[in-house]
Amino acid sequence: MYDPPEYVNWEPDAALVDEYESTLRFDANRAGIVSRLTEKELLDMYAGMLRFRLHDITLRRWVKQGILAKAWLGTGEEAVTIGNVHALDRTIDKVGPMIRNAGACHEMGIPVADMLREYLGTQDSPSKGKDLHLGNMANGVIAPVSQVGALTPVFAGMALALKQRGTRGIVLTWIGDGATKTTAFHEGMNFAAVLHLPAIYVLQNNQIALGTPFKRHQAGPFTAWSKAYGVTGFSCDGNNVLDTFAATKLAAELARSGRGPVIIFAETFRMGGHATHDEKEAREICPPELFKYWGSRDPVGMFEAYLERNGMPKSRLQQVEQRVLTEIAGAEKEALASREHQMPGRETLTADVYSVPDSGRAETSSTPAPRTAGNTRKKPSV
Ligand SMILES: Cc1ncc(C[n+]2csc(CCOP(=O)(O)OP(=O)(O)O)c2C)c(N)n1
Ligand SMILES: [Mg+2]
Repeated sequence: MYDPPEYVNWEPDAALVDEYESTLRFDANRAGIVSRLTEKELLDMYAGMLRFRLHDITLRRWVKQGILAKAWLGTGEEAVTIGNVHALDRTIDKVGPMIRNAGACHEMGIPVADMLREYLGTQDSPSKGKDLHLGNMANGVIAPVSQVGALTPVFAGMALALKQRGTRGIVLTWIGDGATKTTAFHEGMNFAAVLHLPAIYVLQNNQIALGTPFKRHQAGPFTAWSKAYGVTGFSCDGNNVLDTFAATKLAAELARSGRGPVIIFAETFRMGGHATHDEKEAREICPPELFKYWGSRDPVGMFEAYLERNGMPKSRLQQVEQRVLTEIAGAEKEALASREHQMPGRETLTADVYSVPDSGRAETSSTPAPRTAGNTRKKPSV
């Protein structure tokens, strides 16, 4: 059940737990932030990590069962998202998750049942079955579009609005290593930098973009971008949720006090394919040593090992695990019930979209609706 294979029978390596701890001692400010975390905050973060992993496991199982054609997973990259989100003020800040950041949705308050419904395209999903890209303004989650990098200028605009309104809120979005090669990223980043906008951009280097390894799409160091734009840059271990959390706390403080934007560089690894369809290909592209290196640093297992070593009773961790398992099982059941009874009818096709035929009705027959003078829909030019 626990794909990838490196996670099957995973056991912590004591030397790697030492490494995990020493990362947290490296910077005095970050060490201070971590030392002030309460047991409740640590367990909430642990629950978030499990929720994200179990959400992915559910999707992977659905693919195997033929319920879904494919799924985009964040397996192995959970610590980036969970550490970032838990460091925000979730009552006022806004986030823009990409495909590896689904965990941001549930940690901002979107029920996992709704996340699963979005995959199934049911009428009672947040987009009412219209889109796989998930967001909900009520939870401070802006849905992405497919074009990677596109949220960079959108989040610069949102940060500008927050600044002009004089609110304390900040915004955070994620940009993959591949997406840092887009025009949108550079335009948005520069705009945010020159206006000192209250934004955090998390550059998530999972070492690959589709089938192109990092070294084949960037010649220089990944951390060059903050220097290029004249903004503060923090690097963090993207598989260490506490390091990610502490770096984000510092970034949020800077951004909130008008000294943003901040770039956070998070190093991690995509423990599977781009989506579930090309996992075999990913194993051919990336050497086995790379999977072994990152596989031995499973962000969920490492956090658990760290907590236990630092005095968290195993029984508390097990309680949390049981609670989250029950929650996800319930969410799965609810979503599958919606699949039975809540699939959108054809009459909903043109509801909640920008452009509809003049009649205001959906074209429900295979015969196109007659064109009228006011019908502005044109043949596409390309
Ligand atoms: C502007 C744009 N170009 C190309 C694509 C096709 N595409 C989808 S995902 C992807 C790779 C993105 O890699 P990265 O930014 O590293 O994110 P990751 O998938 O590794 O999380 C590409 C090229 C796209 N969606 N948008
Ligand atoms: Mg990538």
